[in-house]
Amino acid sequence: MDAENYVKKVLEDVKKRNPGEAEFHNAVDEVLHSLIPVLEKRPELIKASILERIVEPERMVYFRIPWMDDAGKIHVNRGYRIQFNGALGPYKGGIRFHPTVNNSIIKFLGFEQLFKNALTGLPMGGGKGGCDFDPKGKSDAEIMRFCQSFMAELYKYLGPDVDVPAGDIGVGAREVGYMYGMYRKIVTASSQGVLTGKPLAFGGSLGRTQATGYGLLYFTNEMLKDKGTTFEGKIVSVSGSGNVAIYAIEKAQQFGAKVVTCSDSGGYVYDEEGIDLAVVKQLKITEARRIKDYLQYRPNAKYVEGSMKVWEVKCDVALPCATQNELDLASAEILIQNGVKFVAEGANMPTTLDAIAAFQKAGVYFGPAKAANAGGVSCSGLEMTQNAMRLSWTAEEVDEKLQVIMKNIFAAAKSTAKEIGDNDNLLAGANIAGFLKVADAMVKQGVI
Ligand code: NDP
Ligand code: 2IT
Repeated sequence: MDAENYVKKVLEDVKKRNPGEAEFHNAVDEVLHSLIPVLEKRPELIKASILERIVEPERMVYFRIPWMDDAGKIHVNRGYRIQFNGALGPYKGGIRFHPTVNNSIIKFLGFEQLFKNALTGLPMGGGKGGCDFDPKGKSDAEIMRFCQSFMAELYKYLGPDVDVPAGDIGVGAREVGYMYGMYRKIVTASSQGVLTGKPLAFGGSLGRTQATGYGLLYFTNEMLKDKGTTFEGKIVSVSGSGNVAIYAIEKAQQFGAKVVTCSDSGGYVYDEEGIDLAVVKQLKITEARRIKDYLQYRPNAKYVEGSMKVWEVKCDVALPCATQNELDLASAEILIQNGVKFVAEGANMPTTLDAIAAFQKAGVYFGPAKAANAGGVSCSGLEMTQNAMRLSWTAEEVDEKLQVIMKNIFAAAKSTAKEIGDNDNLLAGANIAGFLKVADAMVKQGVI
């Protein structure tokens, strides 16, 4: 069978075997289509049924998480962990707490993670987890009890050499700390390397909090350099106001850009003079408030209801840092009309497939998530190394390593794009470079 028909057939099977899982279908579609040129050159991979094997997770569990709120009422949530592919090392990937979490979301995130982790060059397989729990409005005690109940089941599947979760939407150092506490109590061992993104006091790495946002900017900076320009004076539009968005804004400002937007699920703020990051940090990190309250501190800024409207703002560089499918075709068309030159994904799969196609057609330089946002998991990999060596690197040492990793990822995506004769197609470049690492490892490990 030729490569194109092979890809078509596997994709059809994925849709049949995973009905109703639109996010997973899209993630597989995006990767598989870009693999056609490499499968044409490497027919032995088709013979090895590599795609049928790579789209099937090694295993996935889901489980009940009962917990009691402060008023004594009992709630039940559903938790998930997917161990997508362990060919390159222990399963690695974050945990998401958000009411939208379901099979499809976990599978798409796990699938993306597998190629992202391969691109980092660190020995990590792909995994992901989460729960349909909504942390908004919960007390600290409720969060703690929830994390404890979550880990009371999840611990069975983890270990520093087995599966190593971290944070994602709704999960930061506080939640990882509570989960680690429960894990340590159950296994009666101080296996710090079982989770990353921990608080610094017990094995956390300096720089992990900032790593995804900073890494995104290191990657995007390479894209700008490739086109002979810099961030100095550029207008940047960021969506989201969580962990990734905040440190993306911070590094963009350090690079001399003017960031004019940020958002949450309610809407976006536009600050013509540049976002005041101290206000965003106070609202979002310290006080857990809504982004519209930004106007109380910066009355000249504007607030617009509707999170997806953020893309109506004119900018040179757009950095979606909130969630999946937050930048659709209509938004892409507005950005293109307004002269956007660079789009790089801080979130996982924020840009819909038709929006990506529109950017590529219009000559907008596009940085795909699995390359551009790999800074977080890279730093997690560095945290695992520090835990294994029982030492801590300085913030400067970690940042230096992060910069090297992000530059290497850009170089790998770019040179692979050139090899297939599609110079600026970093999406295909990243997909192929990540895929080949995993595929070669799988072939060498035999049919298992
Ligand atoms: P946070 O929980 O810190 O922040 C999430 C942000 O996205 C908030 O501003 C939130 O707004 C917004 N958001 C979430 N869901 C929606 C939605 N359905 N519609 C609109 N806005 C939404 O998460 P992170 O910053 O950690 O994660 C953001 C993205 O980056 C995710 O796609 C995640 O998978 C990805 N990522 C994260 C990494 C990490 O290390 N943390 C690493 C690599 C990628 P609100 O508060 O209103 O919900
Ligand atoms: O999507 C991601 O890469 C993350 N949420 C970070 C995963 C990790 O293990 O640090």
